Amino acid sequence: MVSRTRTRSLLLLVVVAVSFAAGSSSRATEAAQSTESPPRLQITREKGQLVLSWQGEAMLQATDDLSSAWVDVPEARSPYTVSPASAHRFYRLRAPPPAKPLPTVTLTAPVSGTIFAAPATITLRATATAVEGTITAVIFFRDTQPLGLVTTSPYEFVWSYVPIGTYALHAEAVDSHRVTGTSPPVTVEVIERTDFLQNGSFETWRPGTNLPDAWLTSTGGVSRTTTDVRVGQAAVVLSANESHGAGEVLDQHLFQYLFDIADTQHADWRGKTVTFSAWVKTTTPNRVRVWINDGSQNPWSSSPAHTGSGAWERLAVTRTLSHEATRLWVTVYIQAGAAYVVTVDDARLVVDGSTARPPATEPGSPALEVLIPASGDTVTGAAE
Ligand SMILES: [Ca+2]
Repeated sequence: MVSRTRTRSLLLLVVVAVSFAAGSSSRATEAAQSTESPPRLQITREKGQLVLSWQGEAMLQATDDLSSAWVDVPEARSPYTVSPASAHRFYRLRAPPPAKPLPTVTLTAPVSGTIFAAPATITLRATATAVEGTITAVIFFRDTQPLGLVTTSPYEFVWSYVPIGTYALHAEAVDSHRVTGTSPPVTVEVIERTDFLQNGSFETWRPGTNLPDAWLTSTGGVSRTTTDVRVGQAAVVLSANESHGAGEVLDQHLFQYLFDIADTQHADWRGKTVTFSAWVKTTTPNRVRVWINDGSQNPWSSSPAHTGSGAWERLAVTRTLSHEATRLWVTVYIQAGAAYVVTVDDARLVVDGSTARPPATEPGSPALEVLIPASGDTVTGAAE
């Protein structure tokens, strides 16, 4: 009699394989439904017991009769053995809700490969878009370590006092469904500040001389002005006439020799793109340019010349440092000719998007190697 009762109970078992989505009508949901078949419940009989099995992620639900609510069977895993006492119940599978689409997030600043001077102030910016819902937070990370959390757009975080090192940065955006998207990483480098252009605004001057700190000149004719400045309180005036050159006007360089790239500490500057620029004011046309020299076989790159308009013009030259580069130095160059007066201010060296700023403290004397190009040297990029 016992076995007949059990058999009848088994026959009452109704298995309903149902898959229903979680009510979303987004395109992503429809796509998921169309490409993934719903989980199917299979029934087998093993050693007198009913075993339910299924493939994939699904929640087993049960109810005592079809007019009652379906209830999750906690911890049910496939294969699931139905005890005889439960064999008169109804079972079905509930497909897991389709995964919510991830919000998209991109780190727009800093640009990957940027070099900063230590201690650096690095501004991280991100754009983030929720596919469903809204963005509730953007979190900025250095490697796996969170740096800051921003809840409103624009998503920006200033990371201050960053020491020397190489850093992988990324951002994560969290949306109102608590789904997190991750940006591609950005790598930046923070190096010793003294590697950059110093006293670019000509604010500090070497005691007892007419030279701005950290700058050198190939000739005399350098003076300080506080009345005709572009930035800050002072600018530099370069001037020459025949008396400076004992009867002729000489070429003049106002330059900084930054460092040797040939040493291992700076070898990774090879291949970096650097831009040297300065604001220049003169009435002498086609004689004043800014140059970069990297010491390679064709070392010089030049900006276009100042037009001689008498107004401030920003002269800029960009050079990708050769893989044979041995040094980095930058110069404001005045080509030999008639007498001239040239005012220069706000010189900058930008490396792959980061701006080198002058140090707050008075720099020591830079290591120097004075190499003035001969008139026959090749200069690329000159426009006249
Ligand atoms: Ca200045």
